[in-house]
Amino acid sequence: MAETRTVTQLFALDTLLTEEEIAIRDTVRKFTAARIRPHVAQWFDEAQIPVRELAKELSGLGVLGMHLEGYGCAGTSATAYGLACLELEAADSGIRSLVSVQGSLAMFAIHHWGSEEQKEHWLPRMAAGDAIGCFGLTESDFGSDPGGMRTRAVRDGDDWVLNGAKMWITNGSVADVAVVWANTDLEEGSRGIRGFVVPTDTPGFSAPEIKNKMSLRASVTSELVLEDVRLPASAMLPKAAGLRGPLSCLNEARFGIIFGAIGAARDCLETAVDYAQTRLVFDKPLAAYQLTQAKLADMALEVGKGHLLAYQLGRLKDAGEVEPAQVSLGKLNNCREAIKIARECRTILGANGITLEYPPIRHANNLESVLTYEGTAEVHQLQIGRALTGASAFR
Ligand code: TGC
Ligand code: FAD
Repeated sequence: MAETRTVTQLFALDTLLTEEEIAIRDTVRKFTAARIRPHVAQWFDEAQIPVRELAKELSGLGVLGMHLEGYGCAGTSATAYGLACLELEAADSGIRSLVSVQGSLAMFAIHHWGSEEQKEHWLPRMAAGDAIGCFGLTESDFGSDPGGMRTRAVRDGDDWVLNGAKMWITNGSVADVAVVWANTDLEEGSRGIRGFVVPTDTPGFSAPEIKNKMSLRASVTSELVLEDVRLPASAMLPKAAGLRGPLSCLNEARFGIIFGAIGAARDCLETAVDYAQTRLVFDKPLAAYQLTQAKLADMALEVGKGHLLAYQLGRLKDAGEVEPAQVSLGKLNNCREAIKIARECRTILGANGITLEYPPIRHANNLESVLTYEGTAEVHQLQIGRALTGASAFR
């Protein structure tokens, strides 16, 4: 048998990273091998995940709000953060989701748009994993088009009073703090949207968990219900006005997903290569058949190209130059390729591929959510279409 190569080696991917980035990546990989991989199939099976315990451990690893500066955050490069997401999602998309929502959505919203008081109150506790955050933008009738949201914030004296409901909110029922987006002036349309930092023990706030998911089962997903939730004026994020506020946070989380999705794909491919080498069909290893090798080669190309795209976007982001349409290129490509790869790897595993003993079907099911959240594939096609043609085809 000839010597073998991984995709990382074939594309010489590590030559594009610094020693520090490789060290961070390897640390996260070791953590997932010890703390996530042995348990994650069971968490997925039982749809139970020890979020609080994990948040403390992920904080110890330094990945909560990892790319933010100050307030107890590690302040790493965007590329290093991406690599951490890649390794976390190679274990399970639900774990990367936990980190994305905490750092890129809830913490980023407060860090970028919040008052000094809000930052000092929440960020160190969130970086330490002592406070869990969630991000409430989507509503049951307004997912791709959040500008139409119905959740209202009405001024009453010095207070704000929030009424409405958010849907599909990661970590909603385990959160200590919710960043909730609400419209303060329906006549202004989406320009009336503002963000509110809502402690989840505020009277009138509740977060029933959504059950029976077939995807992201190792992740908590909830509804947020706001019934006359009264907040002081200081709860509003002072610097965010209009849809630009929440959409700027989505850029951050989408960036992590570009890396994460390709991590899930890599894990599937590695599993399929290992399996094909030892599984005998018609008296020889499955890996020795041309049809299998064609599948593996095509997937290796996409996994390698997905890494190159992620690294390029990481470099652009580190230079402060990445544009939303470029983030859409990565989110669309890497999620779409990752789900195809997960399904193709499942075929190589035959019937064994339908069990949780092997990761491809778990990744494939998870990637259904990853393809949908943070902008569906179609939303990102339309973003790229708008960039190419100048014509907006959303409406
Ligand atoms: P549009 O007129 O295009 O823009 C309104 C204002 O926003 C600005 N903007 C952006 N700013 C920053 N980053 C971006 N990516 C931006 N895109 C647009 C824009 O410049 C404008 O600013 P201004 O100041 O001129 O008013 O808005 P639109 O209503 O036409 O909608 C555009 C559209 C469809 C692209 C947008 O609404 C969209 O991205 N929809 C998808 C919604 C989405 O991705 N939701 C995700 C919810 S969070 C989530 O899924 C978490 S899952 C996390 C996990 O578990 O990992
Ligand atoms: P819809 O917007 O109803 O879309 C349905 C279909 O229509 C899709 O195929 C879509 O691409 C297509 N479509 C929409 N508009 C157009 C158009 N103009 N042209 C052509 N086709 C179009 N949201 C949060 O705010 N916070 C969270 O933490 C969060 N976590 C999530 C966790 C999970 C597990 C999931 C599944 C979702 C989560 N979401 C969260 C919600 C997610 O962002 C939305 O589901 C997503 O934005 C899509 O919205 P929707 O489900 O309402 O689909």
